[in-house]
Amino acid sequence: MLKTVQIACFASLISLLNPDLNGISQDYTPSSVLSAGKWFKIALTEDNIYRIDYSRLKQIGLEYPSNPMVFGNNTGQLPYFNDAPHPDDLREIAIYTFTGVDGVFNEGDYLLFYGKGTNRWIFDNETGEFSHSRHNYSDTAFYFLTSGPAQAKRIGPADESMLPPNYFSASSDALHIHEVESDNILHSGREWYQPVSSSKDIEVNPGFRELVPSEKIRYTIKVLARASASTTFRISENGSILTTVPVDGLTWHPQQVRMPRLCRSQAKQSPPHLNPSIKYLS
Ligand SMILES: [Ca+2]
Repeated sequence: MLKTVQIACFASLISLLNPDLNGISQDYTPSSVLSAGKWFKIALTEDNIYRIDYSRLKQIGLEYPSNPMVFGNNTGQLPYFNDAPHPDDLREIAIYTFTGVDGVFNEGDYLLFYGKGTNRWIFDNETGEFSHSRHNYSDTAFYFLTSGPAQAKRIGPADESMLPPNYFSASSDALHIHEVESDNILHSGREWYQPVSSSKDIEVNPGFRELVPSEKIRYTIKVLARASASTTFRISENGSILTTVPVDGLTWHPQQVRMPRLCRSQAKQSPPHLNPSIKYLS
């Protein structure tokens, strides 16, 4: 009898979205940018702004260290359908270069670029909700560093509006996913879950601080059970039950594949604490 669970919880205050599928073309380039020049591969596991010093570019032997270029197609999980839009050759991404007082990218300077990991938080404009998309095949994204005689794409200053601001915010969204992929009940497919015990809770602590008291925390939980009797998963916070998720029992047929049953549930809670725990009641 297996009981498994995965949970996502987040406090939603201001919506942030980074659509990253723009500019994808179905036309194939005649030759890859990788066919010429010296290239270096950069492995990333999380969304962040990354810095590379000029001295490091020289140290690794970049051909034109004053003109570094960064490429990357990282669009997250590739589509399963072969006719879905997907990137062809590597695309250059704009970088920021700190050049100091001399305005030249040289010793003491550095470049910045925004790199994304393989997983995605996806915002639904209609529902105002986030969902998490986990890359099924890789936890590491790759960017590519090279250089050229001409200056690379640069991040330029944004056009500032001449209008006075009419909205001020001092808060932002906080998102957290708890997903431990340790069990695959059918030993097949892409769904992996974390076993739950009735005697020991799974503690989930996103480590959020300075939450806005008037904003509710939204939880989404996905559970899976394969048992002859019905199963109830219970999610609590600081001793109070947030929600219960029932999963029907199965009728056992010895000759049939015993498919587990899946159930999703959502809950909202004002944030007096932020330490939800999960257990199941058999
Ligand atoms: Ca400089």
